[in-house]
Amino acid sequence: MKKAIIFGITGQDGSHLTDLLLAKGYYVIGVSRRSSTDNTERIKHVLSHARFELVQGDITDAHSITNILLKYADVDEIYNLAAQSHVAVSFKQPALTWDITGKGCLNILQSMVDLKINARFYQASSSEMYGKEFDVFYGNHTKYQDENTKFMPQSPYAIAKCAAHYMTALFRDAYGVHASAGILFNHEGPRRGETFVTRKITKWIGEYKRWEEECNETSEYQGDYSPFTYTDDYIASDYVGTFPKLRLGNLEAFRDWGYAGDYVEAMWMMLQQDSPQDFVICTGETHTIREFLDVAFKCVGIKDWSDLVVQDPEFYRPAEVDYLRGDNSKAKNELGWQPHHSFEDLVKMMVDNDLQ
Ligand code: NDP
Ligand code: GDR
Repeated sequence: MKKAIIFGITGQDGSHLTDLLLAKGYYVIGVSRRSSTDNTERIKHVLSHARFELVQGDITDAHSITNILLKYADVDEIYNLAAQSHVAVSFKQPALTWDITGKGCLNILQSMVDLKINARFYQASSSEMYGKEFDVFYGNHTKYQDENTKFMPQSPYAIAKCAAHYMTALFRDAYGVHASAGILFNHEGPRRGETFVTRKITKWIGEYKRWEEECNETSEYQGDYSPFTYTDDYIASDYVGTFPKLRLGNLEAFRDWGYAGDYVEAMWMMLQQDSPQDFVICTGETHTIREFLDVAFKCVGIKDWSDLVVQDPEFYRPAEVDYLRGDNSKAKNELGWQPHHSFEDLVKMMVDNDLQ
């Protein structure tokens, strides 16, 4: 039976990858960091699976990685999905982001080499590494990013991801580790964290529609509705009737959005290759946040959302990545991978989930 260790097990991708590997007959060891509250919501359904084990560890602590690798020295595949993965947060907590998202990857790779762990390694690299695109600034919006596009990172997160990406390549070349990095473009779904823009939108729509239903059902309903956790990142301002409006930042950025369930398949496929390599994983289509809003609101019959959304400069980032659109030819040709969900499918899936 093949054995895999997943760092970042409690995240969106960790949970989808666990489902995939269990379905393929793997024994999965998930590493989660200690938390004072339960952080296993996304993996609740596998916690009692006979081929699943949850262990505690933190990738900023090399000792904890060493302990885990010593215990499971016969592991076949190691996936590093752990990160402080929020770009806006990385401007506020840059050093923490560096320690987790950048140095954490080094901690795992160095432990593998020191302990002579002969496993295949996957690093979760990101399209954020491309950052600023000169061609795009000059109005060339047809350009795609691929494995050869230069990185011009625009955030502490992206810089940390670049370091981890280059570290992965170095350990491959210098020590012969079977290490591959997937340069994944944005991928979403019902399990997406609630502070990323797609889920923030669909969650708001779900809450809004529930509030509307309650208003219709109970004519005397006063609508004293406060469904949201008021944090820096997830705040609703002003009121639609008595319901808070959705507050967002820059709506003009383009993103190449796919479905997370499709993307974890690509991670696994990369580690099945004889020789390790890096691959871009994306759909090849790009849309603005504004277009996402159009499609999401249309799913609940709302054509004009302008009165429901507030654009707040406070949510603009100190530096923005304006345009992402990937070229997945290499993954298609060499891995046989392709996305199975369209943009419209994805948005509908997320809205339907949040309506429930
Ligand atoms: P999430 O933010 O949902 O998950 C991140 C995971 O990392 C969580 O399990 C989190 O644990 C864990 N983690 C954070 N810090 C540590 C630490 N110090 N030690 C151990 N674990 C830690 O991210 P996604 O699932 O969306 O993404 C997975 C990976 O892919 C990330 O590395 C992300 O940067 C990268 N990526 C994601 C893309 C996307 O569109 N989703 C695109 C490209 C790359 P906890 O639950 O305790 O916070
Ligand atoms: P991103 O995803 O930064 O691309 O990183 P996010 O959903 O956070 O932002 C996408 C775009 O939406 C704009 N935006 C907002 N973003 C958030 N979070 N909240 C808002 O209110 C808001 N309003 C507008 C942003 O400015 C941006 O242009 C994700 C993460 O999963 C990374 O870990 C991953 O590496 C990349 O995708 C690929």
